[in-house]
Amino acid sequence: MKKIFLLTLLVTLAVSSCKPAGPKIMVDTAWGRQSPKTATAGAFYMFIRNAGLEEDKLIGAKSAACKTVELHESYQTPEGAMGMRRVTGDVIAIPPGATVELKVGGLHLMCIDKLQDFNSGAQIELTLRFEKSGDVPLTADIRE
Ligand SMILES: [Cu+2]
Repeated sequence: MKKIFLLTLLVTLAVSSCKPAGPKIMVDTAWGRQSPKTATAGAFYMFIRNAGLEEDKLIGAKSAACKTVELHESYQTPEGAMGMRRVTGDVIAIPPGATVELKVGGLHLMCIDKLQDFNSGAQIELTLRFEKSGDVPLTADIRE
């Protein structure tokens, strides 16, 4: 009887000391380039790190400073010109242990129809939406 109790206790301790499964999302160094409201679109860049044990997916973003925010990627046409487009499925996968960089010439968040000037030194509030982690708020610094 005493042995069974001890075993139960050990199992309970083992389960509760396990690392929680699932993704763990952290966003770092979010920024955008300074531009006036009349330049209707602007991009945001950042590092998205997943320190968890499971993949998560960025599935959207929003900001009070933009009418809509789209997930974009840059690409090169066969003629050598640069273009950009929405990412396939409007999803950016963030694998466990990985850091995905949203950068100039690569993946980025596109602010469509700016609702304010992006002045150097300003901070723009953004909310990223992840499939598993839910909403992650962050602040992007506007630079020259
Ligand atoms: Cu874009």
